[in-house]
Amino acid sequence: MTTHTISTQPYSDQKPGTSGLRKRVSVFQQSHYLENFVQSIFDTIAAPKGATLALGGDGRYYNRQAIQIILKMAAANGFGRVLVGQGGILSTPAASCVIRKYQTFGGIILSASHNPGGPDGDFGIKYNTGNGGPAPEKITDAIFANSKQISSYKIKEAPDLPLDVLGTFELGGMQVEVIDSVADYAELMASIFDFPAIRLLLNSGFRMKFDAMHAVTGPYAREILVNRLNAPEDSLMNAVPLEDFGQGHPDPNLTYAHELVEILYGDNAPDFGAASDGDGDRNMILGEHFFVTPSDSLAILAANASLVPGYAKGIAGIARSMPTSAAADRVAEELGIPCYETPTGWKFFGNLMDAGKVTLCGEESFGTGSDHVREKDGLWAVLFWLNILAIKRQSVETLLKRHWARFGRNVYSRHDYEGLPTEAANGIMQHLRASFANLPGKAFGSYTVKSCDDFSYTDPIDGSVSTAQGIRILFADGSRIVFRLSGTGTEGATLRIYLEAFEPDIAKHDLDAQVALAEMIRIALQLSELKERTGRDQPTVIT
Ligand code: VG1
Ligand code: CO
Repeated sequence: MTTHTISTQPYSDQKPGTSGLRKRVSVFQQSHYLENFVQSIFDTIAAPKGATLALGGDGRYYNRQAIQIILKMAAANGFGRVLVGQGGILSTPAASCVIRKYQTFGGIILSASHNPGGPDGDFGIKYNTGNGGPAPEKITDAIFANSKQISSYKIKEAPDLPLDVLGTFELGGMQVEVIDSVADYAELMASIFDFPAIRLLLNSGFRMKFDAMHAVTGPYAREILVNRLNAPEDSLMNAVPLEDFGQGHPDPNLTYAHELVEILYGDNAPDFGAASDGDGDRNMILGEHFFVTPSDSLAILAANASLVPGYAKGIAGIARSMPTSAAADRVAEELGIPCYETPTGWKFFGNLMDAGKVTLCGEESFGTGSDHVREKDGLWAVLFWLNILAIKRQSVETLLKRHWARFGRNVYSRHDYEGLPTEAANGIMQHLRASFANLPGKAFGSYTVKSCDDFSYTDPIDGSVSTAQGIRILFADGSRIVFRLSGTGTEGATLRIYLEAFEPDIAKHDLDAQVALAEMIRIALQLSELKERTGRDQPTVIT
């Protein structure tokens, strides 16, 4: 088969964000756009001839076409073997599992995660290294640099491969193995959790609902929850992946997973509810008429890890992203283990896990995971919760209330302002930075500013420094407001405002977070001049 070297012009906008390159499908469909970025990845990683690559995606619109292109380019660039998920499907955690289990050189994951899909939606692509984790900034920066200079890419001329059948095919001297998308991942889950105990729970009157949001986790949830754990079929909803996610927004939060939320807050609600996102790495946990914040979820997993066979020997440490609440820090302190604070994005956890410094990681954005892979993992979190509930036999609400009674409650909320004009959003951040000098010591109602900064992080393993990772306003009583611009959106700018206050008083633990944080919310609007600068004072999404 002939290898073609196709000349191309660089695009200037192929800068990977928090998690890979995300753009509208129509942007990716521009001539040579995908090819340029893929060639830039290959040029950056310089894999040895004959290396193995893992490849799969969340099944969104354009997944299949992109996979065929990438296979032909991999062959032309000297790869010896590609492991591709059946039908082009691999959830993000399953891809991480495959990379690690088969020790591939790396992997390409096609996903825009929680962003909507379909012809008018988003598409995305990211590269994961041989440890199974998202490429660190050093690599993504180099990919971006290459994408700005690219003048040609290599591709084999070959017919498309039938990816729906398991088996091995040849493509211009390269082997393409179409593997079961679910099997390796399901096996890994069975090796971590107490499946017999969960099976017993699910067959003793306990009722659950898992919402796959028409996205990639449907087949994974069916195999694990229904086939292996005997959950009744109606424990699953929206479990058939669709290219446009049923026109929905596959983001498991109280706004976008409202179908599930209505069930869990309705009459005769199940005991447990959970949802996952487009590519299967996020999770939302609900109890009967009860919502667990992701920050609290991480703390609960850490405090109860000894109930799970895979973590019975203890956990080495915990890491959380900076905007995530300090609930997990309190657990770490009691367990006598370190707790690391990293910038937003899973790529910052990789080094800590590789070095054996942390076992559990979490982000406030509905992400929890552990060193079983190097990505956050939605179904893993659901199984972790089921394992805890199977042993404790308490309701989700009781478990949380008792946890708060013991550790205190970090009252928490995030307010997102989506689709802001980019200039106005940048203006808010500049304005906040400019006020750093005047704020310390200033009182706002019952709060006094102690200090403020722009979070910067030095990786304790490789010394790399990441600056401007979010503005923190810290108050004297330990509460804080954080402002950050999203690095995953594809339209305008998204400003995230993270609010956190510590409440040791058990008598106040039942208070709604929006009520408890009302004064801080007002202060955040005042400090940022948000309304004056954007005309908005109501968030698009509250979590
Ligand atoms: C968001 C979240 C971040 C998460 C990232 C990728 O990033 O805040 O915590 O790691 O999405 O998650 P940002 O820059 O928009 O705040 V996923 O599920 O999109 O791979
Ligand atoms: Co995701």
